[in-house]
Amino acid sequence: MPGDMLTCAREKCNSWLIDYDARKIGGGKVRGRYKKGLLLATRIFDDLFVDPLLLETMEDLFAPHGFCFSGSSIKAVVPGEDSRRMHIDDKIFSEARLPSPCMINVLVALDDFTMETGATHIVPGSHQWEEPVEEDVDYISAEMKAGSALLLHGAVWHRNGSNRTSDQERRSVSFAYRTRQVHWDTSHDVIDELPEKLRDIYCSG
Ligand SMILES: O=C(O)CCC(=O)C(=O)O
Repeated sequence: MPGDMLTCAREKCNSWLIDYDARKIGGGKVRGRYKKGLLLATRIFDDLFVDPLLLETMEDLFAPHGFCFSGSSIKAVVPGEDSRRMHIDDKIFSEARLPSPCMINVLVALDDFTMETGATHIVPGSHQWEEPVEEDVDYISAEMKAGSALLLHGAVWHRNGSNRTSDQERRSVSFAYRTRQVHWDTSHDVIDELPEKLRDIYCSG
């Protein structure tokens, strides 16, 4: 993420985040924070969603059917928040029996991702496995500096780590591209406002 976009996102995103009950380390709830549907909330990420290197990568990955933009959100993993369960993002397409990946999720760090703040846990090579993983499977932690990005293959097992700090949120912007083999009804409320390149990949079926 370019430095000026990162600064702007870090300044603005707290006002967009909505509270929800997240799982607390050791049991119970902690006040988590997230925001879905960034296209309706702001134009500051539009250039990121159509970054030429990302689009080129998606063209290769989703050939020959093509791809479309599949939504965006911000999540803060808050101090004391536990990890989620291991999951794959392609699961939402499992009925369709499409070739993998159906989806690529891009996770951009707005704060440094460290083992203490809840860097994403990834099970290397698991996109090729047939069976679900156990929660105690070996994983690597995707530690990265604010502004860096992680691309998650839709069939790779992963989860956010737990945030063991007392005062450091781990915020991230995530957005996804999915194969054009899946057709979803999407709201067109925002489409006229989008720059042309983003409108082209906004999913119209
Ligand atoms: O926030 C993270 O580290 C992981 C995000 C995640 O699990 C997802 O977007 O499916």
